[in-house]
Amino acid sequence: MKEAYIAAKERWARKQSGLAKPTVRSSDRLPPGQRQVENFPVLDLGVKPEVAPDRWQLKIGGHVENPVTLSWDAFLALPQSKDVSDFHCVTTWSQFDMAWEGVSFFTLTDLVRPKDSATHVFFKSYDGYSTNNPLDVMMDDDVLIAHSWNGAPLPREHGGPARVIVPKRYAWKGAKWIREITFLDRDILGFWEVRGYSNTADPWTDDRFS
Ligand SMILES: Nc1nc2c(c(=O)[nH]1)N[C@H]1C(S)=C(S)[C@@H](COP(=O)(O)O)O[C@H]1N2
Ligand SMILES: [Mo]
Repeated sequence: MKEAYIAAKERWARKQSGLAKPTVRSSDRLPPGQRQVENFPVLDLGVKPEVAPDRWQLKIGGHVENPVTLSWDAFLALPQSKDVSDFHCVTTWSQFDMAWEGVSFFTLTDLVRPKDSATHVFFKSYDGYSTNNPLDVMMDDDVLIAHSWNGAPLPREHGGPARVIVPKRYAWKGAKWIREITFLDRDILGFWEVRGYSNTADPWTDDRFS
């Protein structure tokens, strides 16, 4: 875990500095059972919460040295990152080359400093949704809290003001309308994970249901 984390952070640092070579993408980018789409479907629980920036807060706490509650301005004042990644939804659509901009998960962990006891991360959203990931899945160079998509503010239906993007997992592992990020010393299942979706959610192994 430590070595993988250091390697990921080095890749991330190269991206941040602008020195990373553009990612060479394999021609074989479609995970098993997926089809490529050009549109961006909307999936939610039937509510698209309207969160005005002056009311928006992101609370980050749990097993960390420095818990914080970020206002919208404080969130935007953090170092910003851009990245391009593919997006895989468990309902079998994938969209390639999604351009995200926001705050890298590494930037947030540098700020809150997870304790050694932190092994998992739990996410809560303004619509009541939740999801969970192991900390080592989050500690990757392509994971970010995005406020922009393809050069424009993230539309509300896609999770604006800000959503979590975890490209190497099915999209339900990325919480839209993110409100709270909690570092834990154990795993707690999220909304879909308690309803039979896979807890690991790896698109490359067709890992959809538990
Ligand atoms: N807050 C919240 N986040 C969520 C969801 C949701 O219902 N509420 N749905 C998840 C699911 S199942 C998917 S596939 C993606 C869909 O993102 P999109 O609507 O931007 O395509 O968001 C994920 N994050
Ligand atoms: Mo989904």
